[in-house]
Amino acid sequence: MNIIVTGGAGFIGSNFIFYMLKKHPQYRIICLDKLTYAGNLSTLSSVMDNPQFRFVKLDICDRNAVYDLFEEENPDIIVNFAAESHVDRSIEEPEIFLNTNIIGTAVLMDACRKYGIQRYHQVSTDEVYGDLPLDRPDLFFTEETPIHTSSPYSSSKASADLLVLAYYRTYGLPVSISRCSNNYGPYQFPEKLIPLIIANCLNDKSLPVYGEGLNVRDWLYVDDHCKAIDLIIHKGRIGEVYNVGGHNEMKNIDIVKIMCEALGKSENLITYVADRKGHDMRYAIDPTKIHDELGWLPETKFEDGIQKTIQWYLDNRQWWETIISGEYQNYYESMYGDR
Ligand code: NAD
Ligand code: TDX
Repeated sequence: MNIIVTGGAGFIGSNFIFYMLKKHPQYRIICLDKLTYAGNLSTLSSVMDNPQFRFVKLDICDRNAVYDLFEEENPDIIVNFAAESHVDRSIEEPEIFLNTNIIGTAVLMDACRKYGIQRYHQVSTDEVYGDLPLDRPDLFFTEETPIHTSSPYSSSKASADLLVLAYYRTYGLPVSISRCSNNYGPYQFPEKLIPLIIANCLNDKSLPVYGEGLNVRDWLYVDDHCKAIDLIIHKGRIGEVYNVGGHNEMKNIDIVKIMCEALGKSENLITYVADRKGHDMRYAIDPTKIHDELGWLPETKFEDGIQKTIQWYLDNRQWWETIISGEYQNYYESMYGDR
């Protein structure tokens, strides 16, 4: 089996590559990644010498280069993680989100049509459903919940999902989509809440909490997401959407306090800052379909997953310190400087 994994130098894509090389050592994995600010080749250093692995630096919007790679590698399955993934950046500069997340998805699927594949899998997000009110804990996102996006990021992901389903209906392309809740774990870029808080705690910097910190996210350890995608590409039904989430809803402020305690830092570091524009209140996935059809259940409890994650950031300081000492400084200053 030849699998092209796009965006594999990023957070979830790299964890997926490690998961797949271990679980299916006979598979060949080709990672295609543009290496944007969020892609990091050093993340893949442990697999670079694996004969079953190949890295190719490539933009999914570059049609000719994508076609050439398909011709050369003749892939059976495509798993598309490549995306601009940070909501705050999408609010500042939407255009790149439209290019990569929408046009890039179309280019990949055109390549699939041209060269023929067994499965195109789109890695999507629970953010396509918009948000739920805080005072209705009985409500959850199911696969039937209407698309109702808030940010340029989530709108671009929802547009891609619509295109994927259109390619299924119009061209019969064998597609599937997973819509997952917030992931956490090793190799997450430190612009996202959990690694940002860990890094700031370790550097005794203030911990920026948007608004009142009451927004709720449904956190899933990254390996559980990888396992879900592995199940879907092998056993999931073509043309279907699968929600992925572990019923682990937490308020942002509680996450930040847990991190302070785990790292032995004072909660006095917490600073309430201006809210994100259009900030979604609550995400909560109903994972009944993937459980009933594919037997998926999350395996990592939050207490264990967050401990493993914190330990990873403690053991791999060089990985994130290199990131936050470079161009990221300018980003941090523009995003948080006078917030
Ligand atoms: P990330 O930002 O860490 O990684 C994205 C990767 O895509 C990077 O390696 C980057 O270099 C690459 N990339 C960006 N533009 C590209 C292009 N034009 N061509 C080729 N490569 C390109 O993102 P992540 O958090 O790992 O998210 C991966 C996917 O999962 C995204 O599609 C995201 O929407 C989705 N998702 C993420 C979460 C989450 O909590 N992080 C939850 C649900 C879904
Ligand atoms: O400094 C911060 N302070 C803060 O309060 C940051 C970076 C975030 N937040 C809040 C905003 C959100 O309510 O924490 C919550 C989580 O924020 P992010 O880590 O930016 O994630 P989110 O916006 O929820 O989106 C994530 O999950 C869904 C991923 O980045 C998306 O790619 C994925 O689709």
